[in-house]
Amino acid sequence: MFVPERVWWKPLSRPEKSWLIIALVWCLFLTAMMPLWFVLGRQNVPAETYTVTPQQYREIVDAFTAQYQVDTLNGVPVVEPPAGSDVYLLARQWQWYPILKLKKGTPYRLHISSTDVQHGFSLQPVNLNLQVLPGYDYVAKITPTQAGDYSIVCNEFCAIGHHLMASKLIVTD
Ligand SMILES: [Cu+2]
Repeated sequence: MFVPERVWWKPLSRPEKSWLIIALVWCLFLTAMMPLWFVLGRQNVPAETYTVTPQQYREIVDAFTAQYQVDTLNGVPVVEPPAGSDVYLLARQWQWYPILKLKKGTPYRLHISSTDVQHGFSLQPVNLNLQVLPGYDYVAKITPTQAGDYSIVCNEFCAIGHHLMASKLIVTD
């Protein structure tokens, strides 16, 4: 019977040892970077989350819209809330409601929730992406830095009208 020579206990050759050390150092570096970048990177939106029922959230948004509506665009109210206040956005099949008009350089608490299924808030071209879930009020602290019209699209497939779920956010000087 043929028995292959067992060599695994023999000392490692130099190149093999070098590559193992390189791989180990790289693994340690990547592992360390995960928590470090979570803290140091500026990619995370400062946010708080609360529970809210779809019914409650709809009522809050309706009251907010009635109070600060200044215009209507394609049948959707345009709302201009006071600078620095709590602002509300509602996602539902297949609409973002209302259209927010914010002031540049002012911090806002942006509340987002859904009243039906999961949606994805994607603000372009700044590429700010947030999950929108029914039952949760996600509050992102944002400060618009540039005036203009920003596009909002839904980036979480939410059935047949998903591709129609686009809106905008207006930032004024
Ligand atoms: Cu959607």
